[in-house]
This record gives sequence, C-alpha cells and structure tokens, in this order.
Amino acid sequence: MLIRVPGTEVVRPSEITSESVYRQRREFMQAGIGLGVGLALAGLPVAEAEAAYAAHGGRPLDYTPRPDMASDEALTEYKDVTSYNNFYEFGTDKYSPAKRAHTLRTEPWSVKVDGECEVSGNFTLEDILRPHPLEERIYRFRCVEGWSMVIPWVGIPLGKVLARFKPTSRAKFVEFRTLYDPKQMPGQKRRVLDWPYVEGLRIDEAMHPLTILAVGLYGEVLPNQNGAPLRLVVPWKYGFKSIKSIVSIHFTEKQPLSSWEKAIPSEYGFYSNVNPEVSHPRWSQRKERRIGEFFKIRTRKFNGYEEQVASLYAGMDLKKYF
Ligand SMILES: Nc1nc2c(c(=O)[nH]1)N[C@H]1C(S)=C(S)[C@@H](COP(=O)(O)O)O[C@H]1N2
Ligand SMILES: [Mo]
Repeated sequence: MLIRVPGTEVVRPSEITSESVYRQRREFMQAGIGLGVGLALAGLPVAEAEAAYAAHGGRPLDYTPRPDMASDEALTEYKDVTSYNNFYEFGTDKYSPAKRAHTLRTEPWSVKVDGECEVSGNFTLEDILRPHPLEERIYRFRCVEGWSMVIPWVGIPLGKVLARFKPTSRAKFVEFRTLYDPKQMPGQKRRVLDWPYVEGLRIDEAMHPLTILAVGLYGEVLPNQNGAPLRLVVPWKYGFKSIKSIVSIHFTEKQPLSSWEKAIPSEYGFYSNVNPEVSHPRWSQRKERRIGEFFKIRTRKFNGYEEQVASLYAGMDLKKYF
C-alpha cells in the first residue's frame, strides 16, 4: 500500500528529518491504516512522508508497514544504527564497520541453499526474496554486551522464505554462514573468530513469525555495515545470533556450532535468548543502555517478546540451555 513506486526517484529533502518527526509520520500513517483511510485522504502530505522515509541517502525500498509488529518505543537514531556496529569481518571495534565495509560487493549476490530440503541450489538475492512483499517491523535489538537499539527493519519472515525449499522431516535446525572473502572483508585476515561467521536456529525458531531476513532499515537498502545485502534478525535473542551478509542456508539434523559458541563455549550458548535472570559469566544481563539515551533500563525476558516466544522453550531449563 505504500506510496513508493518502484523505479521512481525520490526527491530528497534539504534537511535530514529527525527521528521524532519520522515517528510522528509513522504513527499518523498507522492511524490512517487502522481507520482504513487512504494516505492521501488522511491528509498526509505524500511528499513529506516520502522525505521522512528517504532522508538518509540510501536506495528506497517498497514495503508494507506492520504496525502489529512495531515496538512503540523511540527509534534509535539512524546515525547510531549505522555507525555503532558489531561486524568483526571489518574490525573488532564498533566504529570500524561503518568506515571499512564499503569494500564489500553486495551485487551480484547469491545464496546457497542445501542439506535436508527438497529444493536446493544457488539462488540470486532476488530469487530468495521473491515473491514475498517486504514489510517494515520495528524491533528492539539487544546486544549481549549490554547496549540496545530500536530499529525499523525492512524484511520478510524467514519462515516464508524457508518453506519454499521444502525442508524434510530431518531438518531440525538451520545453519547460516556469512561470506568468506578476506579481500572484501579484511577483518578475516586476523583469526579473531574461525571464519566464516556461522549461526544457527532450531527449525521452530527459524519458522517463528518474529524471525525475519532483513534487506533494509529506515526504509532503505541495508548499509553494508549492517549486514547487506541479507541478514537475519531474531529480536528475542542476543544480537550475535543475527548473522550478517548471509551466503549459505543449510538445513540439518544436527545442532549447528555457532561461531561464538565455538570460540568461548562457557560464555555463549546455542540459544542465547535474552534473559535478565541468567548472567553472562563476566557481567550481569539485568540492565541495558539504549544507544542515544543516558539511563539504563531493565532488560526484559526474551527482550520483551515473552508472550510470543516463551512457548518455544516450554519445559526447558534456560539456565542450562543459555
Ligand atoms: N557476520 C557477522 N554477523 C554479525 C556479527 C559479526 O561480527 N559478523 N556481529 C553480531 C553482533 S555481536 C551484533 S550485536 C549484531 C550487530 O548488528 P548491527 O551492527 O546491525 O547493530 O550483528 C551480529 N551479526
Ligand atoms: Mo552483539
């Protein structure tokens, strides 16, 4: 339903629209949707809405807002979302990815799909996404280190993508891999992790409607430092589960060994559900700091998504399966 027509150029505003204005626009648009009123009829100046969504200089995307999947908290500013990153392939400090990730070539991009599935092969990015419409979902995102953000992602539910490959009954888990190419990803020349970066989900976690493959944020194509062109977002788990720049999706019967679990198994488990009751061996997980805000806030179980995901872990000891 959005206002953007593919292939048309969006007029850029002379000033960057602030995140609070962006929010108001969104809320206004959501109210319009709720009432079943068309945007133009609701009185929203289309050009202004365009400006709020396209103020950051990236390639604008067509997508449908999902107000039912939107946190109502203040958004983290675009500049923080795109300049304070973890992406060890471009260095281990938070500011290196934004400075260095321009060496990653995201076009053309292909993803290998194999393992316990009936449909396998190499697929282009366009193939992987087709025919699902892109959605905007505003999710809380909590890094295991204790900082957090609220990010408007653009993506599609992972489950819809995976269904097309017809996983067999032996597909109990899904394993993802990031590109391995030290020329494009110079951080891979240092063995800080066993490259390529690997992550995994249990199949029911992968199929859960909150789990998405993201291709954009703030209405635009993902900046390289945020994991272009295709990254996972699992909002109830610590940030490191949300693997970036995915080139491989592998269905498997065996629980994958993720990079962080392999590197430091005493500190990082396979599940890594956000849980204030289970401390990291070196620090508490009870509080978090929203980037851009001063005071810490209380961390919620499953990052605030308990109602939606707790049933996935019914009967499991979450201290043991951390
Ligand atoms: N390939 C790859 N994916 C990765 C990482 C990484 O170093 N390499 N870092 C993870 C961690 S620890 C976090 S917190 C998030 C950060 O995502 P962001 O930079 O978009 O906020 O990406 C995750 N995905
Ligand atoms: Mo993280």
